[in-house]
Amino acid sequence: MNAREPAFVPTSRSARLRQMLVSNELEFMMEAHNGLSARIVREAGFKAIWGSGLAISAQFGVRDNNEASWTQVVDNLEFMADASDLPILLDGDTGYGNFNNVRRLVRKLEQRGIAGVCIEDKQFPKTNSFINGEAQPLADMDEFCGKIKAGKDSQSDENFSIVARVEALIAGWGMDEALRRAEAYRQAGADAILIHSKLSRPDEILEFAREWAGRGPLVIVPTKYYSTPTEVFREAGISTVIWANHLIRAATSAMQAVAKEIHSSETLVNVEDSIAAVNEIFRLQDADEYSEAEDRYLSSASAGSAVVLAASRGKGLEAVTEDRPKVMLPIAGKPLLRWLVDAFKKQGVNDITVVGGYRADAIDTAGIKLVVNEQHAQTGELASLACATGKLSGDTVISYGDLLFRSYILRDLVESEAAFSVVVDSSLTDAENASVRDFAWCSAGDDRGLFGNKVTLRHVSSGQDASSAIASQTPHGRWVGLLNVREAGQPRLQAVLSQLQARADFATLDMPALLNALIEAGESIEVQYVHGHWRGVNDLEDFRRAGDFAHAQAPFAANVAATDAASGAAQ
Ligand code: SPV
Ligand code: MG
Repeated sequence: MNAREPAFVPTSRSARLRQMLVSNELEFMMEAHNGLSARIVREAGFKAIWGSGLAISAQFGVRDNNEASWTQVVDNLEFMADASDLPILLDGDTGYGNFNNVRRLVRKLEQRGIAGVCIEDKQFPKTNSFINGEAQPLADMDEFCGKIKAGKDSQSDENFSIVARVEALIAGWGMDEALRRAEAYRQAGADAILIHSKLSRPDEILEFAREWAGRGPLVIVPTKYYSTPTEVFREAGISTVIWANHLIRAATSAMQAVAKEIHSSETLVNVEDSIAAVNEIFRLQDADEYSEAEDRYLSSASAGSAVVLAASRGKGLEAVTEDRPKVMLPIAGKPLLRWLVDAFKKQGVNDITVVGGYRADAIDTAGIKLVVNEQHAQTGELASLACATGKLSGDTVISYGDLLFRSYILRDLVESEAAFSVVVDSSLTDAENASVRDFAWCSAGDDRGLFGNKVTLRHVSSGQDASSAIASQTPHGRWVGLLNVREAGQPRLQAVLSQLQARADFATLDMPALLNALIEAGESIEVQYVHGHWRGVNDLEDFRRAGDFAHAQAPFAANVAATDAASGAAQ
């Protein structure tokens, strides 16, 4: 274990940049040119960003000649500062004008959270140092000192850094001039000197460093003398190395290769595996944080999720479910599941998870998330629900997949404030047929005169309890297969579900078993009575009738068209 105290890391960006400049360690800055690259630099482990003038202008598709206005550069920096909490040292070219422009620049950079600016002693508009450098006029030394002083005098954060860049070696004015200017800029208040060279060997930089003899932090940009071992810079006492343009160049060659490949092959298959996945882009954009915030702040988003149980082939429907599960049976021109999904979406319930099983491959996944109960042949509804436990958070409607209903039924259900609420149809009380489950016994019958009275669920007939004592009494109706769980009820639902999961017969349990277990655990399940206005599809007869019911729910125009089509088909 390293016994050394961890180095103190100041919290403000400007203080961190300043510490890098003055520290005795060799530090590194990586170029970024937009928000995405700024984030990538941070993730790679760098401590600071070089806001390269070359790279920022290149990503705009313009030249490194101050063609982008300084405010466009500053707007771009704001995206970078938002995307990454690293200190950013802006390559501020010549300061975009005279001393007065530098003053305004410094104030604006501070306001946008930029830690420092580097200004170079050339004339506005500048040209990149690697384009005909000798021909470029240098700034008057005293005038440039005035810019540095003006910048330092206008900063309000004492840690904001101004780095003075000496272009004398680039312009061919010689070592003495370079040293003379560096000393003048240091005395004018520069926090560091950037000494630039376009030679392929580090000789003049190393000579400069020797002569400079540690009078202040030295920053270098080894783009041209890139083959120099980094250790050489360390030994020369350099403060900071800037890797000045390598991300824009990496992006450029990757984009060129991919564009060329897609254009010539007219397909995406050759590139898919060698480029970042779309999910990686989402991750870099911090899309998860958005989803969490949506849950927290967007009432309609937190209102809506649904889990639809759609794993079964359908007893009594074998003749029509050879190649698809029950939920994909066409009802009045569209699959049963689509009716249900459309009904949910209409109520603002957009996050819909469907648990498939039998022929899950045939489920139309448009607008839904599909999870599959691989054990569907040997298990029941609760095992399917358990496949979606990750989705049981926030307000959630749990629904059978084979339902059609009038829209008010779902609207009233999702508006219920109760932790748990169910819909019970009071028109169905004939429990004679013991094979039919889902009959409901409640705290009171559906007294329509007392509309609005709170009624709670006492029991629902389940495959597990044919002999239950309550079953001898006439039920109050039939549970239609809709359960609304409010966010507050979710932990309790999860707890009861995990207790049931521990049972040996869990694989056989149905949804009524869950409702009954909730009731036994002391939960109150509110009943919303309806009188008809829904259909379940449990056999061929239901399937046939469902079409008529669905037609009656369709919008008038669609209804007319569908009726026409049906009568046409009959002829
Ligand atoms: C930049 O990155 O824009 C620089 C460094 O100023 S250089 O391109 O080497 O001049
Ligand atoms: Mg530049």
